[in-house]
Amino acid sequence: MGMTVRRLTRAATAGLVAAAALTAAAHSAEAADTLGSAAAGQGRYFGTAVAANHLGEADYAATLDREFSSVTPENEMKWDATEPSRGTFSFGSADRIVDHAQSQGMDVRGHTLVWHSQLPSWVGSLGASDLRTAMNDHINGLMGHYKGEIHSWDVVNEAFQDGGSGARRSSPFQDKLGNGFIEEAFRTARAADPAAKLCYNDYNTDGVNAKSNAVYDMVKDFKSRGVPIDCVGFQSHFNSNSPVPSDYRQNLQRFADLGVDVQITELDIEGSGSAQAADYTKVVEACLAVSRCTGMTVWGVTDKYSWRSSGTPLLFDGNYSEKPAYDAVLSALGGSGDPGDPGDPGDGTPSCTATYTRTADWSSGYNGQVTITAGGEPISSWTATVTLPAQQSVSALWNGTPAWSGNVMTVRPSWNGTLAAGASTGFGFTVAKNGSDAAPAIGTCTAS
Ligand code: 9MR
Repeated sequence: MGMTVRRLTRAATAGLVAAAALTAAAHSAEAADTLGSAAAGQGRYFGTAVAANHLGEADYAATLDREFSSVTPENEMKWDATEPSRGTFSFGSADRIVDHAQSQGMDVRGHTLVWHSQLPSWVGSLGASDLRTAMNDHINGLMGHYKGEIHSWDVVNEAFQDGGSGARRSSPFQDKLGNGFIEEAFRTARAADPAAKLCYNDYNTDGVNAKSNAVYDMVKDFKSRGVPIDCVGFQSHFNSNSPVPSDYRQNLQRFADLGVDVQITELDIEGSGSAQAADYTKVVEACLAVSRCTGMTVWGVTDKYSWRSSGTPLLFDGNYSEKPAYDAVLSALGGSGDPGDPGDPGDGTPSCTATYTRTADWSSGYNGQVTITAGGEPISSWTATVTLPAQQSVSALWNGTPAWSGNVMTVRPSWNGTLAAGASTGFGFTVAKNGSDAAPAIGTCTAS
């Protein structure tokens, strides 16, 4: 009587989940030729952030279902999505992701309960005692709805400041409740779903530095006083300004030595080709070297939907082709590519990927750049197609030779199309919008 229809439905699904998980395990014993199965062979999960609004895209769902063993809703479980006004919970988008994951036997990471960002304004306007109640109600609301269905929850996210101060970040929670809000959130969370692992999650804490030292001190203090905490998430958003730290493994290990699991929670590394592949290898090897590193999650399936798409930071390009970084991760996990997969090293098949970025924009026009990256074999030439919205016209093209058919521009190298395995080149063009600001569609890259 006390249960809502939704709770009954969620509970009834649990039997199906167990059956699907068994199927997934049986499959993984056959061939470690996907990220999820290779990671399972190492006793780890391999997950991705997922957005509910892409689940209907066939290639997106097919790639997700084939490769990954865990999902994290990218935005759908955040406070603004789940409790937009006080006491009114909305779980539609998050439920779609959880249902999809369960139908595929995947684990779900919950992200995130208490965070200063994507916080509806009503929360910030509460007084201290009301805010404490609202925080606990929010934790109970989410964790109750998904009780028994979430592998790990990011209970508190990004509570520390950047830089060398080691201080807590200003937020409604910090400013009104003080340091104790973190501890209180974890205690409430433990009671709400005792089966879920409770994580603290942050960025720029991936190496040993002032910020990670401050988190370390907090976790140590929690463990010594019996405050419930099971895991620390290292977001691992890397690029040239924030490269993979040389003491990454050492940092993961020192947290593990405190008696918590460590997880790589939002991995993405801007770049391309063999340099990006080498960075991904470092991250996977670091996790595998730490026995309490229980799994890793990349922050999206495809470059085209990444929160920093122009940096092409993920393992699949905009056409869902496996990038050199994919091959590197699979091989670091001890898996091996299907020799039939284009782009896998050693298959003898020339392949390439094409990714698009708008590099400049003004009212009447824009510049586009297409980056061509060779797959696991050297190539001698490539072709990429760019389909422009009907009104638009190309007024200049550089570093490539176009052939036109209607509004489809097929581009070849201007002179020498040779690329080493994993290496990149690109061409650029200027477009007159003629009233349409839409992006061109980039077709599959072909290599010879
Ligand atoms: O990828 C998320 C993006 O779609 C949102 O617009 C953004 C809003 O803050 O949050 C992104 O995810 C963040 C994650 O929730 C917490 N760590 C940093 C992530 C990247 O900004």
